[in-house]
Amino acid sequence: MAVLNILSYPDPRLRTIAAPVKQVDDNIKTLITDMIETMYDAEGIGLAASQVDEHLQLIVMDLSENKDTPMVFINPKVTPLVEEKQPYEEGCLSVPEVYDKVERPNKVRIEALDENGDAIDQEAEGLLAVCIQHEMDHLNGVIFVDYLSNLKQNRARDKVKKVLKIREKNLEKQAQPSNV
Ligand code: K1U
Ligand code: ZN
Repeated sequence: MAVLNILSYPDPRLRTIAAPVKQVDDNIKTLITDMIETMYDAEGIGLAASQVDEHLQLIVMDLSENKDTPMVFINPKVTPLVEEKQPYEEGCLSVPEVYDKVERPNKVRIEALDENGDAIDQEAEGLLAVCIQHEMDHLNGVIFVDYLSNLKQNRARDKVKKVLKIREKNLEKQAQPSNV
């Protein structure tokens, strides 16, 4: 198992369109395991393969309180079941510490394959509906800040730069030998 590197906005690789998974083989199963570990390590509720620079139609998610119920969606197709859109405060592991409201349909149908290659066909509402649409956007090279104003997108860029700098400094500190 491995924790993978998550690409950060505005990395152009996040704009790559993901290709369908041809076969749910051992390589895909390893990627699924690593993506789930990466999602838990980053304390996220979802992760698209695009975010770890693997441009395949693969999403992992865990909306459970105890973080013990991972879901896997391979080659997902998401269809809105309502016309009306509702706002929901979103975050993104590729845009750390930036949160804002995005409007999306609150009820969708999800068709996909699971980690065993078995068909999934379910209706989703609430956070599951929001999260699967956010992750589908990643597979299509779309990031949630694309829905925000230019001003907010520029602020998001600056914020991510700052957060990454602080994270780097903290890593350097951790690597230094202790003075004690
Ligand atoms: O795709 C990602 O980067 C994962 C993202 C999923 C997501 C969260 C909230 C709304 C839509 C999609 C995250 O996990 S962000 C971190 C997080 O756990 C979170 C952030 C805001 C609200 C709820 C959860
Ligand atoms: Zn995201």
